[in-house]
Amino acid sequence: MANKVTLTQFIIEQQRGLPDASGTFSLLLNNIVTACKKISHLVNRGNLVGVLGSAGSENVQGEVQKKLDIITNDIMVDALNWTGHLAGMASEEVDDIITIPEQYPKGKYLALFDPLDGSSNIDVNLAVGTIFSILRCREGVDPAPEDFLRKGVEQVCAGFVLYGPSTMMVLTTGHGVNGFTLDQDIGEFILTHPNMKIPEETSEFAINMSNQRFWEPPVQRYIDECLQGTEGPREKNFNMRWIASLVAEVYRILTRGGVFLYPLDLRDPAKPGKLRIMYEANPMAFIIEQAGGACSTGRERVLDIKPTGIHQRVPLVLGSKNEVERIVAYHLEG
Ligand code: AFP
Repeated sequence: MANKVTLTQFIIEQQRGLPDASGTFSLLLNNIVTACKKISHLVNRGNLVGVLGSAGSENVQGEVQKKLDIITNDIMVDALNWTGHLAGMASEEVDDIITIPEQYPKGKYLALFDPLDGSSNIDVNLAVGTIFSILRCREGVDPAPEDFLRKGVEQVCAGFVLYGPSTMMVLTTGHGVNGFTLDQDIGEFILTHPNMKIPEETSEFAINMSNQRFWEPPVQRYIDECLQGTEGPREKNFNMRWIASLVAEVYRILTRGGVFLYPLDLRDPAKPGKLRIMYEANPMAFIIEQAGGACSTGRERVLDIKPTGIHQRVPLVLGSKNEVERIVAYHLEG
């Protein structure tokens, strides 16, 4: 395996570049990686081990939970709660913050995650993923919800694992974005996509067109202009993709550009968007910006938002910088 950099080597070498690093963060990251390898194995086995289908329950979002939603959540919690690196956790699948059991030491980080994003795809064998975000926490305390409700700019790390034809991990600690492919033969993630950068221009958009009647005028205008192609004001044709799995959309955008929109939806004022800020929008925004892209609600930079709730939803527009800036300009024009 000459000159193939493993994720473990990459993390340790990055740690060396941080003079005050204690190594705690590197160990935490390795525990997350181990959990994602277990999830990858289960997702790949599917009905061979009876993990597909509905769990017959709903999560705090009122969404029907798949068996794998619950199983993957338990894998993440069980992989992290004993490590002594965390003061607490938050998950899409759990209503309240997840405290560290008394028998384990508490650490200085908070982990927030969507253990199986895109899970409505799992029963039809389409791409799903795990998204995670790491924040620092006050030490030696039982964290309150307020400790979690921090702006996305305060994240120390964000990443996701895409369980697709390959299992890919994408990671940022604020020093660029790197992609790793899981080598199933040796069970190690290998650095295959160093220093990922998003093209500033694109001719590809991702949006769920079935919601069109609920969009605000700026989004209607943007999509309509794309659909007019070379005869319209954009004077070029656009392609469309919709995978219904944020991790897959973001990975595609990181590799070939594009713009993803899950915009403000006029159906339900209580749900201004579908994506959750703490464990979907913020980690993806950190990654996208570190790769040279942009991430907005349409009206403000996602990473600057002060969250008001762990499961708060936000409108999301992310990807190639010039397209995101155009969409924001349309919103500001009203
Ligand atoms: P699920 O995890 O419930 O499948 O939702 C996935 C997701 O949050 C995000 O990954 C997709 O981009 C988006 O929802 C798809 O939403 P629609 O199903 O409304 O198209």
